[in-house]
Amino acid sequence: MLEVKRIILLLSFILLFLVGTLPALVEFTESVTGGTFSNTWNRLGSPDPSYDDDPVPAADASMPAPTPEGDGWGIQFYDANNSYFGIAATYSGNTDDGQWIDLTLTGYVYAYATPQSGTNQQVGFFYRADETSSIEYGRVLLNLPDTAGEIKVQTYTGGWDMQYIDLDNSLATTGWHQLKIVIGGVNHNEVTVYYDDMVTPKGTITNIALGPGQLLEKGGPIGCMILHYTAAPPTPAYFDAITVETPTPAMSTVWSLY
Ligand SMILES: [Ca+2]
Ligand SMILES: [Ca+2]
Ligand SMILES: [Ca+2]
Repeated sequence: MLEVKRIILLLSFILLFLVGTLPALVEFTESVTGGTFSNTWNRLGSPDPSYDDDPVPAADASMPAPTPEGDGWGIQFYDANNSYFGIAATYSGNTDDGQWIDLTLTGYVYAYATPQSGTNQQVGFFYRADETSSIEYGRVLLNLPDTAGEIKVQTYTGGWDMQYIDLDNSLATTGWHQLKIVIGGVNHNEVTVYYDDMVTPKGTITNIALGPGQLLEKGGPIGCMILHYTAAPPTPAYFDAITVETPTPAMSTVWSLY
């Protein structure tokens, strides 16, 4: 009997080890490798005429700096026709409710360190949205010239929930940066932002609009997003190496010694 207990204990440890090391499921990738999109990119809404721009492949030579991914291609996406606001969305082909409700979204963005009345635009990703609406989304944008809030964590559902992450002693630099946005928590409304692979000082932020009974409770597509405040046509923005990973299916990590 003692031997059986030992075997069960050993198996439990092995199971615990395996569960702890299972990789997250990669649900989505977009690298524009070879100059071709791997996914269909759509506009949010029905579509909303305000969102009238589409992403296009961009070769290293046409971008201000080569993509850090090293494959020679990125995404150019911005408000090219200067209609004030730019947005793009993408769908994985499976738009079931709850899809990607908890996720890790990673991607590069090319950010400008100029005031937002100049060539700057706020660049980043939205990590949850109602694809049938142009006004329901949660997003993270870089606004590096704002020394008191370089990263914006926002939800919009007809009204804003805006939270700002201040990066101490950071210098605004024009160039590629990596954003990693992790959504999780018991109510799936907790947002943790990593900037160039660093945990940002505010830690985990709760966005009420993502929680139970709220308009952004359900999952949805992810996408690139920009925002600019100048009347002049903005400088192109760039994105690359976008991935979405989701947690592995829930498995019990509780075990007992019988
Ligand atoms: Ca690429
Ligand atoms: Ca536009
Ligand atoms: Ca700061």
